[in-house]
Amino acid sequence: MSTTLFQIAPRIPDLNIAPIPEGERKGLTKKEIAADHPTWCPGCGDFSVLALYFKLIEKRKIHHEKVTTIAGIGCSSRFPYFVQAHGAHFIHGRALPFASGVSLSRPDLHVFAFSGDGDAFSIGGNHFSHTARKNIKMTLVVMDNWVYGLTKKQTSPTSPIGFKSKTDQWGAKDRPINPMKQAISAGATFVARTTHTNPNHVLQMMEAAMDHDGFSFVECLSECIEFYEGSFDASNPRKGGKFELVPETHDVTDEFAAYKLASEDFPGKFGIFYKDNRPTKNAGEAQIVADMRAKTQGMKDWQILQKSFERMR
Ligand SMILES: Cc1ncc(C[n+]2csc(CCOP(=O)(O)OP(=O)(O)O)c2C)c(N)n1
Ligand code: SF4
Ligand SMILES: [Mg+2]
Repeated sequence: MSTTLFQIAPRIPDLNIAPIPEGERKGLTKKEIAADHPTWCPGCGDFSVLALYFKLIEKRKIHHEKVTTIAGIGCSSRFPYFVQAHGAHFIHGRALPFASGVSLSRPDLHVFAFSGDGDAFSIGGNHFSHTARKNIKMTLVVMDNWVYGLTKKQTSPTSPIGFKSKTDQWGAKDRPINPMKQAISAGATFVARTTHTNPNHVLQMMEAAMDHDGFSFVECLSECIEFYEGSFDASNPRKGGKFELVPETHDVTDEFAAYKLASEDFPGKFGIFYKDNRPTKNAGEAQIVADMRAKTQGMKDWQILQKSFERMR
């Protein structure tokens, strides 16, 4: 007589655990959201961005299965390893295409992407432009340190002219890109700027970005203590610099005013530069699906397939 798997499997004790209704689930604690201990250098600005992301998840009572954290490659892009939730540490510069797929197929999730300045604007520059113009719902936080940190000090697209690095031993010669102008002109519908030295402001910007229905972009200055120490002192009041908010009179729906704000010399202003309510690609695609479902109602899957093949003849 043969023994079936069913016979030899140990009986699982009946734990009698009733599922907790959604509304009654308590929010996560920082301990429950934190995964591996970050491997960043002590003093790296990225620590505060991570701590504020935890705070955001805690504050808004977002559960593990409702948030996803996606990144490319770089010191900053190690981010998903440190978050106890779904996420991916993907290919250098390719966080946004991955995040786009998640966003379009799972409208119930909060999709966050974290990038470095090289990841977002160098190798991933084309994806940045297209995700912005398509207005795919997600939040991208670029942890801008004006340098390639992981690969130990090469010039990045945001490094200022004159910055000496392994790729520019006599000082960078190329005009740096301006992330805010880049985002506004590409078509991002939420564009904000913050800095890791002002935790309340980082949290405020990430929360406003998360609540925006569309592609929301936050540039967060995040100092690389190892390869570009002191880069952002001029924006830090504790180092003799100044942190100035976007004036209350600024009209966030005025694209030209936002562009003008983005033209100010460093340290410039911090806050929401631009916000627009253009329809998302998510809404457009959902409409196509709904229309097709209505048209094919009552048909079997094979009949829909057959119709599609007939159309292709
Ligand atoms: C296709 C590919 N090209 C190059 C690299 C090498 N590389 C890894 S991270 C990186 C740049 C990291 O800079 P940034 O995105 O600014 O992140 P940071 O480390 O400063 O946070 C480069 C060039 C790679 N991993 N994959
Ligand atoms: S090399 Fe720079 S960016 Fe990377 S962990 Fe160290 S301080 Fe942070
Ligand atoms: Mg960088």
